Order: sequence, then C-alpha cells, then structure tokens
Amino acid sequence: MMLKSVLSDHAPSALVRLVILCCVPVAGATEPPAPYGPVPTARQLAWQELEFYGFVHFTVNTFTDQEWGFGDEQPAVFQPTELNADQIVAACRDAGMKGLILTAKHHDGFCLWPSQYTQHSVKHSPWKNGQGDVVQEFATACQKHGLKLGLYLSPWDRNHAEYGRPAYVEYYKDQIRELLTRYGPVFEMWFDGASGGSGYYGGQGGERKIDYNTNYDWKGVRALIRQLQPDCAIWCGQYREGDQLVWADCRWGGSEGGDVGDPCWNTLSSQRVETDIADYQHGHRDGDVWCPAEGDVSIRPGWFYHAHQDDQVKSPQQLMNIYYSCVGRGANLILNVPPDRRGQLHAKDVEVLQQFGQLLAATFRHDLAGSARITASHVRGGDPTFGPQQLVDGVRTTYWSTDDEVRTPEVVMEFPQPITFNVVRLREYLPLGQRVDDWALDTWQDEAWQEYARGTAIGACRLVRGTPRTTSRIRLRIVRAAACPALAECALFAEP
Ligand code: FUL
Repeated sequence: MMLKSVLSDHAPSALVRLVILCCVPVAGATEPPAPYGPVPTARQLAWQELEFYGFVHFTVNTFTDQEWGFGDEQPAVFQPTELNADQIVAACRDAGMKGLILTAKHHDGFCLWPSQYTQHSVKHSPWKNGQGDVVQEFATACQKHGLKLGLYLSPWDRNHAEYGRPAYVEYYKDQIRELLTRYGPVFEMWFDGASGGSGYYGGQGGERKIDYNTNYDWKGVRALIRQLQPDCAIWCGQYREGDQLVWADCRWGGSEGGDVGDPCWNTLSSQRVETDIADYQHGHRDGDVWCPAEGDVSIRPGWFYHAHQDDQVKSPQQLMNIYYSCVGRGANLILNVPPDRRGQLHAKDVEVLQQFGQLLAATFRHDLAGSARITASHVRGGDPTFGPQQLVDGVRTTYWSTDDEVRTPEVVMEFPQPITFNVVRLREYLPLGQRVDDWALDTWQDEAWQEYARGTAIGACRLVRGTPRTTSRIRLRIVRAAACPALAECALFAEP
C-alpha cells in the first residue's frame, strides 16, 4: 500500500518504476518468522486476551461464617434474602472484568444448581422453595452484561460418601456434564488443588487422602470437557502419564495474593513431575508446553464473605499494585468478590470495584506512543508488514520483527512534543511463542540515553510502572532473545 501511494503521488518514469519495484520489498511479500518453542492453542490465546475477570465464592459457608465447610451443613442454611446476580455482575463489569467464575460447588459439596445426582443442593434449601438455581442466575446476568461465565467445581467433596473412590469420579463427571450442557458457553473450568483430608463423607467421617494427579481421572475429565465445550479453558487438573506431567490449558500463578513470579514464563516442562511453588510462579523458560498462569486473590482476607471483614476490603490502589504484578507479568488476574448473606456485594466492595475500574480506564485510555515517529534498527525483509509502526497501531495481531539472525534490534520513537509518561506496556505476538529474554527502555535526557526500565519475560503483557518522566525520545532495546523478536505493542501511558 505504501508503494502504491509513492507511485501515484510522484508518477515516476517506467524505468524508475521498475527500479523501485526491484528494490523496495512489497508489503506482505516477506515470510513471517518461524515460531519459537511451544505456542498457544486458539483456546489459550482467547483466554489470555481476557486478562482480568472475577471470582465469586458463595455457598453454605456464607451463612455459617466458615471458609471451608465440613460437608455436614444442612441445605436449609443456604438462604440468601435478596440474591441479585445482576448487581454482582454489573459491579464486575464496572471494574473492567471480562468474565467471572462462580463456585458451583466448594469443598463442602453443596451444589448451587439443582443437580440430579445429589440431595445436597439448592433443591433442598428454602431459598425460592427449592426451585432456585444460582448458576442459572449468574449465567443470565453474565449474558446480559456481556461477561463470560466460568465455573469452579471443587474436586474435593467433603459431603460425598464415595469421595476418594471410583464412584465419586463418575459422580464428578456427571456434574461436569450437567454444568456444561445447561448453562451455555463456559470459558473456564477451575479445578482447585486443595484435595483430600477430613470430612463428613456421608456420615462416615474420617480422613480420605488422595493423590491429586491420579485420583480424579483428569484425562477422562479433560476429554469430556473437550467433547462438550471445546473452547472451554481448563485450569489445572494436571495428571501423570508415564514419566511426564500432562499440563492443562492454564496453571496457578503460585500465590493466593494475586501476584505471579517475575519472570513468569508461559511455558512449563512436562519432564519435571515433582513441582513446587516456584514452578507455578515462574514457569520454565525451556519448557516444552504452553501453559500460561492465572493469579488469584480475594478483595477481602477471606474467599467467602464475613461481616467482620467489612473494614478490610482492599483499596483501589492495592488492587492496582496486584494488577501490575499479575497482568503486568503476562498472567491473567482472577479477583474474588464474595456476596454477603443477601446474595449481593457489600456497598464497600462495589465502591472499590468502581473506583478501580475508573483508575484502570484512566491509566490505559490514551497510548502516548501513538503520536511518535517511529524507526527501527532492523525490519524483517525491509517489509512494512513487519515495521515498527505495528508497535503503536493498537492491534495485537500485527507485529514488528527482524530477519532471523537479528536478535538485539532496537526501536526509537521521536515525539513532536515532549511527553510525560510513567507506565510502559509491551506485548509479544504470542502465536510465534515467547521469544524475548531481556529488554530495556531508555529515554533521551540531557543529550544522552538514560535507562528507564529493564525487564525479562514479556509474553502477553509486560507492564512497568516508574516515576513520571518527560522526554521527546524513547528507545526500546531487545537485549537478549532466543529468536528474532515478534513484538505486537510498545505503549506508553501516564497514570492519572
Ligand atoms: C483454595 C481453596 O481451598 C479456597 O477455599 C479457595 O477456593 C481458593 C480459591 O482456592 O485452594
């Protein structure tokens, strides 16, 4: 397209035209770089683009003031006085969330939907005379407000008599089948790692110890989910096969504070069968599977609502710090917002969610890099398809790249007027894998380059927040990369 406008504007002679055609690469004529290492599936890519969604912990615990129910709670205790899924989903939407995951069943085994496979559900609660269905109410509200619905179904069931035995696994699969056929598209199934221990177990009590990787037939569970809802991302539920660990679509980020490791690679090794927290937090740079991280955290100290925590709701600024150390390290953030005994969010939580949403929107509304004249030390095949302007076009499917052998290129942005920024956002073009190891960003100060930020992994999103800096020139350096870079974005923002 660029070539075409040059020709028509200046109407060169036939000879000049021929020379131009021979020397100037035609946009789109250059082969894209080969992918490096493992790459995401379409399902994982769609999941990574969500970046931020909610978690809703709600069950009998809300009414017994517990975090973990024992499994002997009477369904009668579940009695929300004014359940309002609309209020909850709207508050999540205002915070900038793209979906939410509801605890259809927590460790206590109580089901928020009228499952045909157990008596231990809303069917036997006085709420709506046993005619209610909390999962349906959330599915409807999510659809209304444009959020995606995800479901948490605790593998550990402290109510079920057969827990830890093969019959329970069949029960568990039956429940998954119900959930994935009744409520429309489910974007994520969340398989908690907390598993096995003491419980009511149909009145038998005692301890039931299990091996998370082998007990639940995760392979069969996964096949069932793929069959029913192929687009649904599966969070955890990894299993051993021979001497390998078969990871699911996405993994835990290794802390319940919302933060993930720095760096947080998208890749994991299937060879490391014994995992520890650091594996989840950081991933493995040399990993052979794509398995991005999700950081989970609650807006309050507990996952369930407790009135005595009403004055411990995290502030918008605290949530922002978490956002930088989760989304800003390339992971997805799931923020828990627990309904109270009415079945609504407390006014304080709603207020914080609104303020946080405003802060996010105000920070990321205007990309200052958009006004830059941008040049690169290298462009793949000299082809504008891979030119540095792709970094500032606001599109995640176009990218700047270089010839295969060029691994430490740089880009310079020059601004017509000095800009003041304090947040940098970088994104790699994920379909080509995670390619960059180290990068740095400099600003032009007093006739010299000065380093402003430096980091390791980029991945889906890398955010760096510093002190405000005013400059008329910026330089992004790729310091080390495993393959020529494929960067989709270099954006600059100023926090309000
Ligand atoms: C943990 C559970 O034990 C907590 O109750 C909560 O659901 C949290 C998100 O995951 O493993």
